[in-house]
Amino acid sequence: MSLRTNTSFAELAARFRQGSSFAVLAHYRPDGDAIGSTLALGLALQNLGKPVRFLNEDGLPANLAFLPGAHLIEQPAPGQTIDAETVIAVDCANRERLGPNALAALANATTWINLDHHVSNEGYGDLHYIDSTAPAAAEIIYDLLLAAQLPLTPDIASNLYVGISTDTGSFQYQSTTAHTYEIAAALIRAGIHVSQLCQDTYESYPLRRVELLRHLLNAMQITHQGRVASWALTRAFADSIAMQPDDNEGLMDNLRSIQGVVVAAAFEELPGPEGKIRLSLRSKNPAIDVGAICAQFGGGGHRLAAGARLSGPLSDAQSRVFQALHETFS
Ligand SMILES: [Mn+2]
Repeated sequence: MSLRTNTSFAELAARFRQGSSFAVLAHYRPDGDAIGSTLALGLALQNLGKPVRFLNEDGLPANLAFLPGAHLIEQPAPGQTIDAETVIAVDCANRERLGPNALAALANATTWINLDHHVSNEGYGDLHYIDSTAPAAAEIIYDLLLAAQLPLTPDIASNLYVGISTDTGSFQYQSTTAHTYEIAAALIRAGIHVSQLCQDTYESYPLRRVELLRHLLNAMQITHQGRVASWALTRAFADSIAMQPDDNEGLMDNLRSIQGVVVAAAFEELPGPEGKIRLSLRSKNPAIDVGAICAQFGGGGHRLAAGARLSGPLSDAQSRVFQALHETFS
C-alpha cells in the first residue's frame, strides 16, 4: 500500500486558489520535516496572496529557528481561537498529534486537509493525500507545489530541503529514491545554499546535546545477542542539564550505527505526574517492522522508524519492549 487519497493534486491546487484563509500545522514535538513542510506550504499560500497562520502545538524548536519564515510559527495558547477557513495538516498521522490547543483553536475551520507520508495515517480530514512511499512530507509538498504551478522561491526550497534531508538521514535511508535526489537537484537550482543549510541543521548543536551523547555512550546497553542497542534517558539526567525537548533528536542514530545492531531503542522518562515513558525504535532491516512493535503499545510510525508512549516505571517499560523484541527476533 503506498498512495491513499480521496483527492488529487489538481483538486488541492484548486482549493489553494479558492480558499479565503488558511492555517498550516504539523505534529507536536516538531522535527525538520514538520516545520519545513509547514513553512514551505504556508509560504507558497502566502505568495498566492492568502492570509496564512502557521501553527505548532509546541511552537518553534530553537534548532530550527534558522529556517526562512520560522518566526511566523505561532504556538496556540489554551483557549485561543484562530480563524482560518481551511486547515492543512502536514506530516501528522492523526488528529491527536496536532495537539489539544491547536485543535481547539481551529475548531471553527470548515475544511480540513491531511497531507502526509506516515503509513499509520488514519485518513482524518475532509481531503487526505497519504503517500507512504514518500520519505518526507516535504517531498509530497514539493510535488504538489510543482503540480499547482506555485513558484519555488529560495525560502520555500530551503524549507523543503531541510525537511527532506532530516527525514532521510541526509539522503541515506531506504526510503530515499532517485526522485528524492531529483527534487534535491531542483531545490539547488531554485537557489538554496546547501552547505549553509547543512551547517545550520547538523553542525549547530547546543552543548546540552553533546552532554546527552556522553550519557548515551555511558548508559547504552547491547542485548538480544548484539542485535538491539538501547538507551534509557532518566528524568534526573535530563533535568540536570536543563534538557530542551528537541535536544535528543536523532541521537539514537549512534545506536543504529553499531555493526550487528538491527534495532535501536531509546527510552525517555517524560516530565509530568503521569510518569510516562517515550519509546523510539529504529530498525535497519525491513523484515523487522518496528512500526508493528510500537503499535502493540498504542503507538505507530513507519516500518523502520516508530514510537509509542508507555506507562512507567522505566524498568517495566523496558522489560515489556525487550520481550516484544525477543518475540520479533525468535
Ligand atoms: Mn516526516
